[in-house]
Amino acid sequence: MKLTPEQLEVFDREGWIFIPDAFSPEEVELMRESANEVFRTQRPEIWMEKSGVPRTAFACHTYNECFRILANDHRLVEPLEQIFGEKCYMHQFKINAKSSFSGDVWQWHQDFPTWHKDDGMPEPRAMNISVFLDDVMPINGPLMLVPRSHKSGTIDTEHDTSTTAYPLWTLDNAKVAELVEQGGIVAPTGKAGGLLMFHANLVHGSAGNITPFPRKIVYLTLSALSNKIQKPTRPEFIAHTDFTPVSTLPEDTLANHARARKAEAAA
Ligand SMILES: O=C(O)CCC(=O)C(=O)O
Repeated sequence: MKLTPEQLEVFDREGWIFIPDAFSPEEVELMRESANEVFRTQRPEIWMEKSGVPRTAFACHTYNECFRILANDHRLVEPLEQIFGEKCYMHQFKINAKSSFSGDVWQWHQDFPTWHKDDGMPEPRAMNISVFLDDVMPINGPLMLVPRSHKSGTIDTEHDTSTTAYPLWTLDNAKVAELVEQGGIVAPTGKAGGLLMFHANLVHGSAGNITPFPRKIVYLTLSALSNKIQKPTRPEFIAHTDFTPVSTLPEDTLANHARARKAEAAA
C-alpha cells in the first residue's frame, strides 16, 4: 500500500497519519483472538505491569502465525519503505495491552531517544506503524500525540525507571508544555482495524485505562536498512539484531489465514 502525495505531505507536516478501516473486520477478529491467545501465555517476552497484568507482548511475530503474517503485511511495510526510500528491517514488534481497569500510563516521550541510547540506533530513520486491535476511544487510554513536535528534532531526556514497569527515556513537563502550546494534543480514536503511524521524534504518551474496555494496539517498529543498531543493551526480543530486509507477502495472506482458521474451528 502506497501513501498518496497528500498523505505524505500531512505526515511530513504533522508527524502522524491515521487511516481508518485499513484492516477488515475478519482480519481484526483474527488479530484480536491471536493477541488474546498470546496474552494468555506466560513467556519472558511478555512484560507485566506493576499490578501484574500484561503490559506488552514483545516479538510475538516470531512465534504466532497471525503476527508473523502481519509483520510482512504490505499495508505496514510499504509506507515506511516509501518514506525511507529503502528496504526496512524489524527493530521491534510488540502488542501493548492497555488492559481493562489496570493498563498503566506511557509517559510523554519521543521514540528515537530510547532507540538511540539503549540500542545504538544511529538516526531517527525508523518509525512505529500500528494497528488498533480494539476500538480506541477517548476513555480507554488512547495514544496522545503532540502534532508537529517532530520538527523540534531529538530532545534531551531523562531515564525514568520507576513510573511504570518499563524503563523509558522521557521528556520533562516544561518541554512538553512548551510543545503543546505550539501544537496542541490530538488523540486519534477509531474502530479496531485503523492504522496509525508516527515519526520517531513525535512526542506522545498515553494515560492509564480504568475502563472495562481493553485497548490493544500492535506496533511494528521498522527501521531503514542503512540504520542498523550499533550497541544493543536490551534483550534481543526488545531490540532485534536480525537485519534481514522485511519482505511483503501477497496482499490477501492475512484474510486467507483468517478464513482458514475459521474453517478449521468450524470443522
Ligand atoms: O501504547 C501506548 O499507549 C504507548 C506506546 C508507546 O508510546 C511506545 O511504544 O512508544
